[in-house]
Amino acid sequence: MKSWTSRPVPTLPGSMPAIRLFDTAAGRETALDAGPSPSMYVCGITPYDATHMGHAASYVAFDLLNRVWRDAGHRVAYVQNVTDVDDPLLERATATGVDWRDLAASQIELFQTDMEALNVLAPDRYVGAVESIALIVPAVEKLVALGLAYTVQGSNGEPDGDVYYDVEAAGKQSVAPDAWTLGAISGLAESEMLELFAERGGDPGRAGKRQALDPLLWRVAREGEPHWPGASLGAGRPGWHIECTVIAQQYLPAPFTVQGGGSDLVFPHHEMGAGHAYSLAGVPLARHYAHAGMVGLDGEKMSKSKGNLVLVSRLRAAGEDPAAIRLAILAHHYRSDWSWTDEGFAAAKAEISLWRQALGHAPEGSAAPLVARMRDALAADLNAPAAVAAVSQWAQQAMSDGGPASLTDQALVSDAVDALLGVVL
Ligand code: 5CA
Ligand code: ZN
Repeated sequence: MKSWTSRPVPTLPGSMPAIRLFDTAAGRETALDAGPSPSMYVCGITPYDATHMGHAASYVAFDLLNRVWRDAGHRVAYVQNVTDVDDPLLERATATGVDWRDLAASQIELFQTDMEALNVLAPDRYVGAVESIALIVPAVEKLVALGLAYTVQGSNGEPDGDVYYDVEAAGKQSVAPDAWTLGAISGLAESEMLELFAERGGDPGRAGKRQALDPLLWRVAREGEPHWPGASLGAGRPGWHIECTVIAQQYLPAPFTVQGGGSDLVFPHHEMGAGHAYSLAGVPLARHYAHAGMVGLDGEKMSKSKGNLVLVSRLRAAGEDPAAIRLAILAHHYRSDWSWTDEGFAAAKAEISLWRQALGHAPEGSAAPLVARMRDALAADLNAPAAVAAVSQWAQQAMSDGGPASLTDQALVSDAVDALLGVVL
């Protein structure tokens, strides 16, 4: 599938310190052992509604990682999926009387326009679930052949043949230190897993499963649902976790450096994806797992199903500056949970206008120390609020000096704010 277009990233003099990132699986901040070519897979949208501030914040978070790696001189391999067939998309299409393909296509288009406006760098590959089905089928067949997946008999009107991953068998397949067992990524207790599994698309009560937490790999065709040839599996469509696993394994090294997404993906999505990958390849899917906090509105998680959405496209249509939207996001550390507020957005707009004015008074010799402070902040677990505070202090100083701008410093500050924070002044 076509990706969006990235704005060019200015290159900066000087160098980025070693980058540290909070790793969910390790439960602590770790040095990123990325080698010369870091690689990243960020879970993409399910395109049944427009991009809200929560989605935007998660893509901006991993855009910061992309930018600090690039600033450190790396060529980053970046893949993102789009879950262009799944239950929520089909349900919304049915409820609104729109063809599911048209719904997906229109929301993907809108998402990409939002990402461009927010100056989020495009992935090298933007890959749909539907276009990956021919790769997913043999992966599921392999899991069956390995004895790590099984079919369930139909009951209560369900057909025979849905394929599930056997988490218990998979957890016993190897005793290697990096082998996956349930909980390796999330570190959750089974009771917590059960609760989240039901909340986030799992079917703990499905009759015939060996274990409540076994996730779906292949759903055989149902009347009125789209389906594709599944070879020995029979016609059907893929489960959610195997989709991301197969796409990541196809287009990135094994293991790749970082898998990213919002914190609602830790379990079951990234947990099960890590299991599938280990079962298929005998090596971990990713070296590190990183998660962005949840963005809410009025104290509730913003979600398409709750309908409490602040949409990037709606703000843009109202004439708001996308750079100010991005700055309002960057005011929060990517790992914290926070709520979008009008006051926060107003503060970001005031801030960006101060920065723009201050460029006209950039003091001579002020830019290089600012760039160093921004880099230090971002290298320490992508601390954007600290980087933003450094720019604000610089801007206040420039305004209070009030002298004519040093053109070199003006250009460097503008380039650094663009290259490192993705904010175009
Ligand atoms: N297609 C799957 C991932 S493979 C999916 O979760 N799609 S999504 O459209 O529901 O979410 C896309 C990304 O936005 C995910 O990383 C998700 O964790 C993140 N996200 C969703 N809601 C919020 C929110 N309220 N705050 C922060 N991030 C969110
Ligand atoms: Zn995913």
